[in-house]
Amino acid sequence: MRRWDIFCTVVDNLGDIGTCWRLARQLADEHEARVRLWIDKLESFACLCPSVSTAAAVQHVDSIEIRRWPSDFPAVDDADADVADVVVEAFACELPATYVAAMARRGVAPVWINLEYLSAEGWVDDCHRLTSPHPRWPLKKTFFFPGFTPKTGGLLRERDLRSDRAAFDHAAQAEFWRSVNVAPRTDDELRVSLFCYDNPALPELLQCWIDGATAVHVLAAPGAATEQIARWSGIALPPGTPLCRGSLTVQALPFLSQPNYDRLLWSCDVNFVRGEDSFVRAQWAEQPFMWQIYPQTEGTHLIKLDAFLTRSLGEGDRAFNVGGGQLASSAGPPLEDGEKIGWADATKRCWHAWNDPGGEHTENMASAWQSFIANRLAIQRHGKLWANQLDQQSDLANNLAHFVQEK
Ligand code: TRH
Repeated sequence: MRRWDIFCTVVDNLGDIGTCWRLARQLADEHEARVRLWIDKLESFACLCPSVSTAAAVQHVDSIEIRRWPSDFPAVDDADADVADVVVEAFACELPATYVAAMARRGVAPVWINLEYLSAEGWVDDCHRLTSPHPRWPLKKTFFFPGFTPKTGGLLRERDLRSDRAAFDHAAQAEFWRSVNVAPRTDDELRVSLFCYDNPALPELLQCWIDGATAVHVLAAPGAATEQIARWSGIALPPGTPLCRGSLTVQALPFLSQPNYDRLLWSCDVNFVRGEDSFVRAQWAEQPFMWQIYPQTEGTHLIKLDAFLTRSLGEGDRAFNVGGGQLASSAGPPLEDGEKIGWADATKRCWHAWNDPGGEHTENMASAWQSFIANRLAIQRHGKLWANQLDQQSDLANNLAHFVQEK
């Protein structure tokens, strides 16, 4: 059984630990790996996994050994026993110097992997699996890039995910709503999950939902989404107590387990997701989704956003050959009154309105949303096709395990 050490620092938010936790479990469940997960902020991990003790230096959850990663990492005495066969530094975190020195002393050097952030940009194909020698020790690390093409490391996708999703029927959905204290759905409502960063476009969207003809039931994630709605409405939103205004009902959710968060995404008509891991889960959910990308300085994130739009909508347009599929990276010129746009363009415009409110070519949120929702069924059809296409590619844990085996 191969031993893996995964090192994770929590920068902010939950994506880093969310991804590492998912990867650790998948390696253990599907690739017979013995995994230690080193994490610097157990408090963040405990949000995601309440059974984690924030005090324990060593603990086991499921089959994973969780280690607190202290800032004063101790000397490693026995390199062969204490350094794993495979060392993953997640998202360019810096391994402890004493641990790296021990990696070099090991009888057989470990496979050292730098797991990078996800991006749909074209350069990822060329950089995946590039190596870099250590300046001091006889060690070499390999850059492993998750991504959307067979030339990348792929996406996290558990072996049973698609079959679990397919087996999630009406009865299972009703049971899920009961378990999270949310009323069963009605046929005439639009059910929306909302997981986002603070977003200047949100008040306009809320107003659009209030004024619209369709009942919209929003399930807001804890943190930024719920807090911004509470500030906007002037009313605290404890989980379970709905806020009703016009056609809009908002209900705050507690933090769900990762499997339950998947069920939420499977059960809603539209999912607002953010960051990296929920963004990937929304694609596996095959429901229309809105992505708020993690904001970076100088608008770098908007380039990444467009790279994904171009890659994913481009495939959809070719497959369906329906209108509105121009692949330009800008949102395009403003529409004339009454002009109809296709589903791909509607997606692009709405994602831009959500991610770049007030941008030079950005449409207002309310009208962008109306076009998006008018194209909902076509967007959903495309989402299924996109997920099926991604499903043909090997997943990230599998690619990592095979890479290690080759070594
Ligand atoms: O929390 P995030 O914004 O994380 C981000 C991104 O990873 C970003 O790339 C990184 O640079 C930044 O953190 C530091 O969004 P993300 O990636 O979707 O992670 C959220 C995790 O929380 C994901 O694993 C899903 C999980 N989740 C639940 O398990 N239950 C819930 O109820 C919710 C709302 C989320």
